[in-house]
Amino acid sequence: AKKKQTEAETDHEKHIFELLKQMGMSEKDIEADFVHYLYNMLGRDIESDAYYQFKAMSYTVRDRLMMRWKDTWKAYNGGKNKKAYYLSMEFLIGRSLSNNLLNLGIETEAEKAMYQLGGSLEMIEEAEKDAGLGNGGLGRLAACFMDSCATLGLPVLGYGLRYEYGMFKQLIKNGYQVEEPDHWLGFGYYPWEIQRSEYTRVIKFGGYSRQFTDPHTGELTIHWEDAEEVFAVPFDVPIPGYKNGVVNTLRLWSAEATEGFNLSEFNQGSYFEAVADKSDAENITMVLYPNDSSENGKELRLRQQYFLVSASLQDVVCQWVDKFGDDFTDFAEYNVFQLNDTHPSLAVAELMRILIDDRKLHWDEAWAIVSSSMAYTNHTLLPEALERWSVSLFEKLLPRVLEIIYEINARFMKQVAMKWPGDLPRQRRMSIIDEHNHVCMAYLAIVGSFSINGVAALHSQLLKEGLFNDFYQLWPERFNNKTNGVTQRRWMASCNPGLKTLLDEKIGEKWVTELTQLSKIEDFVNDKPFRQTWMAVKRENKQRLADLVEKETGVKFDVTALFDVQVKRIHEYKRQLLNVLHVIHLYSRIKRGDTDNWTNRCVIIGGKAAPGYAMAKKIIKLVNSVADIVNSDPDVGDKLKLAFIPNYRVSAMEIIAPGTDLSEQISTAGKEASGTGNMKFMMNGAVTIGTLDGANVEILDAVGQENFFLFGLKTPEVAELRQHYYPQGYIDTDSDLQAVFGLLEAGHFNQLEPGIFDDIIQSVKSPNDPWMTLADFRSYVEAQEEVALAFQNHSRWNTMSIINSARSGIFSTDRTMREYNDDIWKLKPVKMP
Ligand code: B1H
Repeated sequence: AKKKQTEAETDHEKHIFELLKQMGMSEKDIEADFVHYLYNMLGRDIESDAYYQFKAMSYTVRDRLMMRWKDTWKAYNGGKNKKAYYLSMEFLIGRSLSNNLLNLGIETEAEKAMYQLGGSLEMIEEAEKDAGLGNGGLGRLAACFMDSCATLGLPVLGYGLRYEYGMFKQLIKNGYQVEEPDHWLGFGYYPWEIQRSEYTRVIKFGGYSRQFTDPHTGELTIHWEDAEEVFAVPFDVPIPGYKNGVVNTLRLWSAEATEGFNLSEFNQGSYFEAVADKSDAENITMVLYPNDSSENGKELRLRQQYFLVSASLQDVVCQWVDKFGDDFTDFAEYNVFQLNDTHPSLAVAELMRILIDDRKLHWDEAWAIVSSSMAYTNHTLLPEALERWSVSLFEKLLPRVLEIIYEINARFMKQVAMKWPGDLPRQRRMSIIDEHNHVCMAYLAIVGSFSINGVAALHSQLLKEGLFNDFYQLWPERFNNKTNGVTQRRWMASCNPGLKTLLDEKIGEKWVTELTQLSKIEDFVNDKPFRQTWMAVKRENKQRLADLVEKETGVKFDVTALFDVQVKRIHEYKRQLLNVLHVIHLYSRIKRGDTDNWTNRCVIIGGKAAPGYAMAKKIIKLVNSVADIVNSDPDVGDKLKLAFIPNYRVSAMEIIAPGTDLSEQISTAGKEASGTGNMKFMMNGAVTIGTLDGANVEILDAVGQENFFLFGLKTPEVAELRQHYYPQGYIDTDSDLQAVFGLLEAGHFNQLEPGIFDDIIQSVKSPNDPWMTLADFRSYVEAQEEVALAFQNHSRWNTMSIINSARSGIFSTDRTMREYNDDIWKLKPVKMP
């Protein structure tokens, strides 16, 4: 009877699916649905705010993803298929409308539909708020990975947090950064998401763990008691592949209070307080921590991490148990977890807890499963970014998880002692619990993972030689490299329509899913019409960027000038200061009349500073102060402009990258793990000025010295110089540097606020400056002089621009994801009809 019933359901389902599949893709269908949503569901009309029109269009588009989404889910879950889970505290999605239209192949239809209605698709696309659920490169990488996995048909699920407030909005007031909360959800929901309360999970915090011995069997069980409980409610976001019928899932967890949340308060009769304190639970997913590359060790952050990990692992394990019961023998053959940095590294201990406490596996069985299903990606070598949580905080918040970490460490320490008998310093160095009683999350991740990777060739090498050398000696086979990438769908096809048209015409459309096809444009490097169009496209994009700059800052750019751009988080190691010193140097040259053979230059700097990072905020103020002086000096005119673009974010980069001539990638060698902005610029035909750091090394390899402006110390030279760094020496022997400091120290840029830059000046002049900015000044200035000369030769620059784009094929995340899959995940791609 049961079988009959399911068959009957299937028949009904078939009927329903037939109905749903009639959803048309034509301009008329889109028009009708758009009007339906705008008028009937949202109760607005065509005159209403563009934001409502955006909502109506996104519902229209989401409808067209729905069946494909269900079909993809079925293809992954029918039969036994291996799946990967990308666990990440950040997914920096940005906008989705234009991307989803592109991947569905209905951009033209949507454009025409809007035209018919007297509106404009572009206008409503711009009304979409960025989903800024990430800080910078690490979060954007996760979003690019999701796009590529869907396009490759890989069964990969993203797991993240649905922050109510994403990355803060940056305002500039009197040159200073001011943060404003980013209530990106507006009043209501994200139009792309589907709430799935039926898959709500319960997450525990606090309490204590107690052992029970069964009086009959003698079996030992462990209970986590008196814990606070919080609901994790999933919201699914569809991730369409490029014209392949695949729609993958990004599942974001939102915290909600349970009735049992403040049990102790209820028991004490404090009804009011208990209800009011619901917000404690709901605070967990209230706001994204705005630190890039530094740790702050706050309790709420640890709660967020455990919340993500526990909800996601329970989700996966419950789905497994639903299908296969409590037989976990081949769990690791069908499930693999990729940890996006150490932020979700509690997964190692939490999966142990679930398997042992909830599913009653023995330690060794559980460990075999955990240590063959976890893989860890490291994104930074900066010591201040390495997460360490105090044991006392763990005791309070996650007592049972701490016990498990202790046990993992005890067993691991035995292994170390076997490998290196008597080597006590090494045992101390490698312990997951350090000498200050902190849990080192990177070591937990390494010990629990079968694969450990860095994000660019140089970075992965440095991990093996330095930070993780002890572990590399123990398990060399676990270490590998996976050079980052970016998705060309968003970062070329969608954001640079002029370039797309030219490429499609010359080499066909294959590059959209196979970026190495770009090498074919090198055949046209001497083709006159092609070269002219290439330049015209760049010119148009520069105009778009100039308009943005003028709108945001009031500064007018001349589009024939060199557009020199550095946009990324503000951090000392990224050396925005070096860039500013160069701008001051150019200004000083203009003021002293040293302008023979001058190249006009427009410098753009943009990026957010972590709200607690005083030096980074000061750097923003310096940029704005220098900009004020430079831009208003009649002697300077069009020779030099400087603009700080406020509120740098994904949607701003979509205008910035296509309009850039020169990409600034000038971090101290050995400090930038990879960088991904460098790749976006390169694809869009910008030339790089950069140090041998992160993925710059591979960019240089691809384009050759003649198409890259290389400068600065190399990683080993940085390390060597550290021993005897003496910055005053560079000033004493370099009159340009003297001129720059002359202006800075005279307060030339801060006449109304004397002394405000003293700390910046001091930091670069200090022998302890970890970023050794002054050591690279001369070499940077010389490289910039070559840039200026090269740009005067329009034809030479155009060739460099074409070659940079032509050779950017390896920097697609399609390549990156293939490598993760071939070496780590080993998933079978699906093909949808
Ligand atoms: C990167 C981070 C990061 N590395 C801590 N590390 C964070 C660290 O919220 N936190 O506490 C947030 C982010 N982000 C970046 O990852 C690297 O600096 C880039 O070089 C790299 O390209 C990017 C993606 O791999």
